[in-house]
Amino acid sequence: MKNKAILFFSALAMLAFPAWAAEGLPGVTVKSEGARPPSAERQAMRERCRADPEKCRAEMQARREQCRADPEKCRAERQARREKWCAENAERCKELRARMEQHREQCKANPEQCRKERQARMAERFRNADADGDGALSRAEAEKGMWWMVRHFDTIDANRDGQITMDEVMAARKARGSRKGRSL
Ligand SMILES: [Ca+2]
Ligand SMILES: [Ca+2]
Repeated sequence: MKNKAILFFSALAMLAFPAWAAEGLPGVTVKSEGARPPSAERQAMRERCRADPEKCRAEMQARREQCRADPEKCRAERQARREKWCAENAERCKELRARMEQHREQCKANPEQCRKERQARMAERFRNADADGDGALSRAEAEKGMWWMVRHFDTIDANRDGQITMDEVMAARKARGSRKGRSL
């Protein structure tokens, strides 16, 4: 049950967080003819990253910087990739969109429950990223396990000790949420 929930929310996150959706959804076998399936691209990328993680990290960093410099272009590219994926995986796309819509409705009806679920997912990712288990993330741990937070690292690290704790993450989320009406 718990695993199912995690899978479900991972899939939701892929659609909800464009950065994660950039490479398509995981665990999907595409049976389209002609065009190279995104899963093959992902597999190739995974192998490249395993062979040379440093280079991979540098490439990802460069891509993130490009996106920061031209977010509109990045957004358009992500949108195009999503649409391509949806065209190739119509059934699954429809299913995920319906689930997302359902989840959105549930969150509208019970925002507190959704907030708790988001917090629990964040705490779990944090634990997984905390490689040495000291309850805080160094910059290197964050780069590996919660890379989308790295660009906010200095903001989150309120006491400037070079480590981010879950309390600091939650405080930063709260501050950002109240500024922009959304979380990190
Ligand atoms: Ca740590
Ligand atoms: Ca800190």
